[in-house]
Amino acid sequence: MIMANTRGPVPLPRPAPRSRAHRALVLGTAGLLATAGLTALSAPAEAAGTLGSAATAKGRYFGAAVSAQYLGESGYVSTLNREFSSVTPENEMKWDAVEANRNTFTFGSADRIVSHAQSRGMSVRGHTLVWHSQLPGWVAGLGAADLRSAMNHHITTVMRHYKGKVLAWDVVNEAFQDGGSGARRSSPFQDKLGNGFIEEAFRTARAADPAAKLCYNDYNTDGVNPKSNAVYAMVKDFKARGVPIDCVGFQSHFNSASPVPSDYRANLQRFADLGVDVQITELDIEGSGGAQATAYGNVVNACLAVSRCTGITVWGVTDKYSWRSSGTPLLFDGNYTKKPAYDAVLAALGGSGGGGGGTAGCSVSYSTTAQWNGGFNGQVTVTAGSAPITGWTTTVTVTPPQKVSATWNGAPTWDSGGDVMTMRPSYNGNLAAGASTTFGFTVMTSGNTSPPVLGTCTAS
Ligand code: 9MR
Repeated sequence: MIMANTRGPVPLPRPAPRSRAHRALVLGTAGLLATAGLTALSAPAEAAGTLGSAATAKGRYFGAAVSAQYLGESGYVSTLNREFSSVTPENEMKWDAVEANRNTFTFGSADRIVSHAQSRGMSVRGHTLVWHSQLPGWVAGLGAADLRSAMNHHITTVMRHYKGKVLAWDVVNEAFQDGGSGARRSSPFQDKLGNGFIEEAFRTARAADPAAKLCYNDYNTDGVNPKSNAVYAMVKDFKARGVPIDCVGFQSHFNSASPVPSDYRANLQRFADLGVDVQITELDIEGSGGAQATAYGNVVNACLAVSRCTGITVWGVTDKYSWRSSGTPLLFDGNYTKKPAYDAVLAALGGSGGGGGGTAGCSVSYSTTAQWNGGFNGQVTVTAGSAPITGWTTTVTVTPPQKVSATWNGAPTWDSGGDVMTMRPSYNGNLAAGASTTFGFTVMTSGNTSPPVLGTCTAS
């Protein structure tokens, strides 16, 4: 999108008699600069507070997946330390990282993350003990009896090493197939030990660290579907038979092919109703701008609506180190700048320093979407600030003899001269924090091709 202030000089103010136009220009300039990210002029006050502190106020943690290799990068560490109250080692606790060779345990990288977390008062999610992926070849080569003992030894050794330091463990990860079958996924554990391997892993884990919360973690289980139904049936069975399980993790990796399901909250709730906590464990949502922000806000609101949803972890600190970095799925960009998605999350958590939601505000930006001899189409993008809004108002001033001949996606009123159009929403007044909408119009130029001037955006 072309921002108005990048498309050339704004029209100069005319002398005194055109005071209304002058005012529009001055306000318009401020509004346009605000959209360029010049925060000094950004009208809505930047919400104070952090993700971690706002989540704490809601009785929850807000975490990030962390890689030990970036703990020496100052932007990474300062963002992590400022915003997050929980960490999950992204790869460092996986089987191939801690026991690449049988019975030789290497905890160095994971230890660095855990001690960093401890020194900052952050909790730790342990990820993960039994998973078909990132599994060293020697495990897959074992016969059933040996595999059983290697699995139990691995669980016991890793959990004892971190006893008292890990709040919740993903004991078993991704043990179910995608698709409609509801079947278990083929893996060395499944294929050689049968369905009972999950129960055995949980019983071993309980014995190794009785205080740790024990979770089952999976993806594509975020809505009600055959896969989540299969996990649900397993958890229900575990609870009925007294197999130790405390929590279910919903990875929540979303993109346009796999959007936030409409029954996300209902799905979290049905698991919670089985008597387990639920956690959003690997959240990322590909996209950008308002659509991404809205989706993030919806996820946070779903967790907050479920009392047993005890925390949210995003799968990384910055887009640049995300496993899906080209999809820019996280809350901070590659320069650790907060994205609209960040504002949406903070607003949904009620974080504004005052505990009552962010400042209702909005900003506007302009682009010309079509141009022809005698006219052009303009589009204004209205973006909510760090709190949701239910309405917005902005002005568009054209230069006589220009006339606006058509508008869409907005409800206009006019000044008597007909050159100042005040635009309000038609259907599109409700915006989540950080979310955007657009309206458009056609200008007949009558010889003057000056771009229109936007006023400031006022939110309600
Ligand atoms: O983000 C992790 C990436 O760095 C690893 O290369 C990958 C290897 O399998 O694992 C990624 O994390 C996965 C997590 O452990 C389990 N759920 C899916 C995650 C994304 O692939």
